[in-house]
Amino acid sequence: MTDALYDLTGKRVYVAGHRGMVGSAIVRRLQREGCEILTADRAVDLREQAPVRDWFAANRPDAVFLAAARVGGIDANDRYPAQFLYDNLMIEANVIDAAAQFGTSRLLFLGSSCIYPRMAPQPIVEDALLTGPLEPTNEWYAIAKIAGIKLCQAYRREYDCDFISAMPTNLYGPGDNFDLATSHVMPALIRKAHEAKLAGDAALPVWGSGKPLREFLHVDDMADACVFLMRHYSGESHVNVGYGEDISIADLARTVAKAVGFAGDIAFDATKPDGTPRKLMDSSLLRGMGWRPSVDLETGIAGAYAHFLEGGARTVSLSQ
Ligand code: GFB
Repeated sequence: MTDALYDLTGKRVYVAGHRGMVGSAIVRRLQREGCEILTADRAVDLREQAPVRDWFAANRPDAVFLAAARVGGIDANDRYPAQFLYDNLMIEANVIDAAAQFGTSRLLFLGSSCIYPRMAPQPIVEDALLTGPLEPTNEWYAIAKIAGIKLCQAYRREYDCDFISAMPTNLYGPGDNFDLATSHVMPALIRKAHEAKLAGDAALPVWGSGKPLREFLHVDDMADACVFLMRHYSGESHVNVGYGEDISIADLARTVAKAVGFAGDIAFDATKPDGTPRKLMDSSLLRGMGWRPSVDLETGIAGAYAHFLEGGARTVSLSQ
């Protein structure tokens, strides 16, 4: 697809959440678009309405990528339900409403594949939203992200705002959170395999049964898909952004162990939850527009491990 419906050249483009893994990848990707990239400093707490409105009134972005969110892995989602629900509801409500009030023409909201029912038919199509009960470990986050999709749809219907939503599968890559208490599985396994190798441990500890299936997309591919959608897509439906294949957590652990050079066994910890059994997304809507991912899993894991070794590991604590 060549003709863009929205050209970013020369536009003032705000990336909300530019310090996070996804936001920082979007900033890197936007450097090729010839736009002016805007970010807000920490003083603008996106959970507070007044500073968000003041920032939009002063900066008036043409386009917004809403990548700011309270995020974390299965354990953090379960442990901090109030932060995952309240912070995400406030961030998205404040940013979406301010964008509508201060003349933003295009906004892309980022959700998550956990918006879908726990037992959704696989691969999961966009229309599976709100057709069944959610996975209990992350229903707080999922409810907030569903509200974000609905805000974009409601502002489109009532105020004619061209706001869209993208639903990424599980993401990984540079800028990930390596705090073992709050991280997702990929950075956790990279760090644990590395530390097990250095300590000469007999086994790599892996949460749960190892049987759940997950689909992983490199964050640079996600950022590319976000820019693609901003340029080419307008519509009420959210759009799935996946890699197209999934892998069991046990096989992921073996792949990470190999990339890191850890030769020991894998020890499954049954006291930790498995979460959703499978959440492979159907990304044919996006594929039909002409977008494809470019980073395969082994290359992506090697890059993520190299980044970890270079000291690029961020840690995000959620304790109150
Ligand atoms: O990545 P993860 O935390 O999130 O866990 P979800 C994926 C799977 O990996 C689960 C297992 O079955 C975990 O039990 N796992 C194995 C581990 N070892 C580890 C480990 O050391 N750390 C972690 N974190 N997991 C999240 C949602 O679900 O996915 C969020 O909670 C969000 O809301 C995110 O949607 C993308 O894939 O289960």
